[in-house]
Formats: sequence, structure tokens, C-alpha cells
Amino acid sequence: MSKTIKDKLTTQLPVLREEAKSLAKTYGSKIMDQVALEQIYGGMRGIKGLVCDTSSVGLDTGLIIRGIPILELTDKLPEQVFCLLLTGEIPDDETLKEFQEDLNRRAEVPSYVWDVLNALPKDTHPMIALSTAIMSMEKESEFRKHYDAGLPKDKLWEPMFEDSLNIIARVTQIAAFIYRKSFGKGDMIPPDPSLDWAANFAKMLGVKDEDGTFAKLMRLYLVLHSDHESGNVSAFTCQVVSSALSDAYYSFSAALNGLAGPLHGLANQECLRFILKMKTEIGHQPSDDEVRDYCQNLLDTGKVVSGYGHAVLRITDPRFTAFLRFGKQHVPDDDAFRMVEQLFEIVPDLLTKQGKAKDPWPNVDAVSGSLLHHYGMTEYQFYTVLFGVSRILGFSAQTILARAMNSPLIRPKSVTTEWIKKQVAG
Ligand code: HAX
Repeated sequence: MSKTIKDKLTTQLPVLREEAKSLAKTYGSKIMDQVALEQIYGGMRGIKGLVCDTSSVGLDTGLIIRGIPILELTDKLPEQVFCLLLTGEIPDDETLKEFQEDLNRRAEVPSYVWDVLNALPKDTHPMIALSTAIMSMEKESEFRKHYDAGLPKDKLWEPMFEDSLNIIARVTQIAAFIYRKSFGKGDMIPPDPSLDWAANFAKMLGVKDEDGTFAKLMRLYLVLHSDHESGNVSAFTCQVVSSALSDAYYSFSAALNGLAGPLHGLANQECLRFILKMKTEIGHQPSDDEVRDYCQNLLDTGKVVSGYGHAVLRITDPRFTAFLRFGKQHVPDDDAFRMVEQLFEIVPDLLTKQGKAKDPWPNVDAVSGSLLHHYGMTEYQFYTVLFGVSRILGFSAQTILARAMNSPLIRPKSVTTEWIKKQVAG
């Protein structure tokens, strides 16, 4: 019989713990990085101060999950990618099936969650609803129960694993409920355990999908957004909160609140809004010259071009490339998608000429909305929820591993302006 992912992690742990312990003991005082003042004032950009083994993001490579570039994972299921994030291995068919069955066994959402969501005002942003729904389930936490009962620290990863898998198993129903309720789509569609995680989600969303291409898009979407190392706002928040031994419900909800910012996950909503607004203001499907003038005007008036630039990339985001390939194959004539292609031809030059943005290339958010829009999911306020559903895979893998490795409380040092003035004077 094939090992479950929990068995795999249990087997790997002694080696991983010993390796970390030995590295810290042997090289504990070795200097790994230096910090420039501009980094202190610049959002700590580039400072190496975190360990994250699930994935890494190179300036000129983009997302690499456990050594595999994301463009080589686009045919995988999100469940397979989760196992890869957590254990470093793509599961065999038997392990995958066992994992999918495990998720199905955990899928029942406590009924009070629907009451909580129904009690929210109709115009509540879907990200608030998602974050609230996750928080509302905190009383289910196995982690908190076991912590309160005195479970030793090195075993706390096991209830963290339980909480994380419970959240993964339930979040698609919750997100689909939010979509259908927020946008008047009718009653909830029950889950279908015969489907994979993403196809089941696509079905529960109720988006018309006669040929199964929307389900295909959901699989790709949930793979591409699953992780992006641990220094980004949402993953870092998740790690900081969970380092205080707050459970997964507190940690993921906090992380989702960070994801909801327009410079982070909300950018996907902003991007589609920007594309549609450009078309409306120009009054027709714009020509290249009209797109160029429109974007130049944005830059001249101090605005950002949504979907372009990145804090840690200096190339076209490979996740953008993956979606672009999907669009070229499935929706080449879609008006919004054609504008995405035009922007890709035009904006990098404009940003380069302006000379402010360190990265003039498109990020994942520049294209994802146009694809969702094509399939009839036009309610862009919902897009960040899809990002959140996917990123819960990364939050889970990172948080389980952090507890498994007994990662300590995260507590960097802050300094005062007076201290800085003395340092530079000295
Ligand atoms: N359009 C116009 N100006 C831009 C720009 C863009 N797309 N990207 C960066 N700049 C500007 C910045 O506003 C900044 O200007 P100021 O010096 O006047 O403040 C300057 O260029 C330097 O910024 P940077 O160092 O290149 O970029 P940051 O690391 O500070 O920020 C951002 C990275 C992604 C937030 C930024 O590029 C941006 O605002 N892009 C548009 C919004 C967006 O697409 N966000 C999604 C990012 C992907 C993501 O995390 N998704 O979750």
C-alpha cells in the first residue's frame, strides 16, 4: 500500500529536523546577508531572513516549486501540487486518490458558517466573507484543542495538518457559496465527491461549462496561485501569526486580509476593471495607439498600470505565460483577452521609458481576469477569493512545515529614526 502524505512527512521529519539543527549549530554565526538602509526604508525588500522550502521565486526565473519551474506543473492537479509543496514529491496515483478521498471525508462545512455568511450585509466584499467564514470555524481547531491539552511542541504539526486539510476540504464550498450569494446566482450547488478538487469547485460555482474548459481553467488557476515563497504579504502574515502558535484559522484568515490589498491579491480584480474601463472610456475595442496613449496618460498622471511590475520578479511572470498560453488556445478572439495581448506588447516599453518600475513586465494578475470574464465570471470583486482558495494550499504547506520544524516566534528588530541618524553619523 502506498504511503499517505502524512506518512511521508512523518518519515522525512527526523532528517529535516536534524539537518536544520546541524546547520544552525555548525554555522550559526555565519553572516548570510547584510542590510542596507534603503532596504530598511524600502519594505525590507530582498533581505534574506526567512526559510521557505515549499517554493522559491528567482528574479529571473519566477516561481519554482520544490525545484520544478511552475511552467512544468501546468498539467497537474492542485491536489498534486499541494503534496509537492508539502513533501517535495508529486504523489503517485494511489497516494493522490487517498488524499482526494481524505478531503472528501473532511468536506462537511459546519452549518453555522452558512448562518454567519447569510448574516453579512449583501454588499460585503467577498474577501471579507471568506476571511470571516474561515475565522468563524476556529472553534473546530484541533491545534488549539491539542495545544490546550499540553501536546508537546514537536507534535503540534499533526493537529496543524488536520486543521489545514479541513480548511482545504471546505474552502471551495465556502467560496462557491459566497459567489452565488453575493451575486444572486441562486441556491448553493452541492459538492460532487466524484470530481477532483478544482472541477468540483467549478461545478459548485455554477459557471456554465459545457465542454469542461472552465474546470480546466480552475485547475490551472488553483495550481498557479498556490504558493510564492514566504516573503509576500499574505504568506509572511500567515507565518508571523502562526509563529505565535495561533492556529490555522487565525493564521489563514489574517493572511487572506493581507491578500485583499490592491498591491497584492486584489490586483487581479483591479486589472480586469482597468481593461474594461479602458474599453468603455475609449468607446470601442481600442487600437494599439489608443492603448498606448491611454497607458501613457495613466503614467503621466502618477497612476500604476495594473498587472505590471513585481516586488521580486524581473521577467515576465511565468504564471502570466501559462495563462497567456491557455488564452491563446481557448479564447483567442475574446475582446478582453485581446487587450491583454496588446498591453503585453505595449506596456513594458512605456514602463521602461518611464524608468521608475524596477520590473516592467506583466505579473499573473494582468491576464487571469480576462479568462474568467470570458467564461461568464464577470464579477471581478470575486477574483481575489479564487486567489485565496488557491493560496490556502501554500499557507497550509508552509504552516504545517513551520510547526513540524519547531520554527520559533518571528520577531525581527525595529529601530527608531534617532538610532538610524546616529548610525549614519557614526
Ligand atoms: N505602473 C506604474 N508605476 C509602477 C508600476 C506600474 N505597474 N510598478 C511599479 N511602479 C512604480 C512604483 O509605484 C514606484 O513608484 P514611486 O517610486 O513613485 O513610489 C516605482 O515604480 C518603484 O516601484 P518598484 O520597486 O518597481 O515596485 P514595488 O516593489 O514597490 O511594488 C508592485 C511592486 C507590484 C506593487 C508594483 O509594481 C505595482 O504597483 N504594480 C501594479 C499593481 C499590481 O500589478 N500588483 C500585483 C502584483 C502581483 C501580486 O503580488 N499579486 O498578488
